[in-house]
Amino acid sequence: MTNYQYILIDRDERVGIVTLNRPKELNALNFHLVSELADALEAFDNDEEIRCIVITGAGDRAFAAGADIKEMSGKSPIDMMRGGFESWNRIRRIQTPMIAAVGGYALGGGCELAMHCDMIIASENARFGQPEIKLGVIPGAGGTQRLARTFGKYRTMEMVLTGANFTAQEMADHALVNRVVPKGEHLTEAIKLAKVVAAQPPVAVRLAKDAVNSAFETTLEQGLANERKNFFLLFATEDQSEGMKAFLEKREADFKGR
Ligand code: DAK
Repeated sequence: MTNYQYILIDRDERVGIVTLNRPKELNALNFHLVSELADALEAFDNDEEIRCIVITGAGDRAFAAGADIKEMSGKSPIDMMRGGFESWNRIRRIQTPMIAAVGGYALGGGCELAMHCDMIIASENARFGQPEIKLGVIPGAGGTQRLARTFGKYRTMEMVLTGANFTAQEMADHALVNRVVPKGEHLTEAIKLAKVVAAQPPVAVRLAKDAVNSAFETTLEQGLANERKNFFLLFATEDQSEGMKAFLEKREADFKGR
């Protein structure tokens, strides 16, 4: 297995787990960490045994307190453009469902990384925010877009223009967090949820993720066409025959991922 400097890799049955591992720096996302994260996620994405991925942060203080400010502070616009932000696009293209298990701070790029995931489980001590405005910049990894699509304009404006933090419960009340759990239980709960996803037929799971995501990226007409294409395509899979046959025979389906 690859040796990473800033992340830890684990697996629990068919769930791949990536832990951001710079706890002293509150798991601040330096370029190297994000590039390792993209490598690890792609490796899981290409691993037939892995059906769902959980991303979490080491320690109990943070999921990630954002991009590494020390690393960014002296950069020019050209440095930033060349700075390896392609890793974020690689994370966005992962087809396997990803669940963020958030305890403590998820700020700036940390909040944006959680929003790159497909579901978010948060401990009651989790705090979400986009504090970039206080640093003289704005969110750069999709924060303004993903928040606006989930929260709507007015909440997003408050979060981005004030840089204030929001509690896990506030995020859940506004549909950005799936579930709030007692402090320290976010990872266990996320793995539990990931195992439910991992038990489903994997080709259907990937195409379902693709269909839901098209709701955020296309017109309704295009999104409906994409959903229908994916639906039709699944009738070419053995898992569709097996799933429907098992239902009719009143037994558990045995999905093979084909
Ligand atoms: N970067 C570097 N170090 C950080 C850090 C960060 N974001 N956050 C915390 N640390 C470090 C602190 O410097 C401190 O290190 P030492 O001084 O001990 O060496 C250690 O972690 C513990 O932090 P504190 O001492 O500050 O702990 P407190 O409990 O007092 O405060 C805090 C916790 C989370 C409120 C505070 O640390 C804080 O405000 N952190 C900064 C949060 C922040 O502003 N985040 C946004 C950064 S900008 C893009 C992709 C991504 C991005 C942009 C573009 N593209 C794809 C284009 C992302 C940008 C950002 O995230």
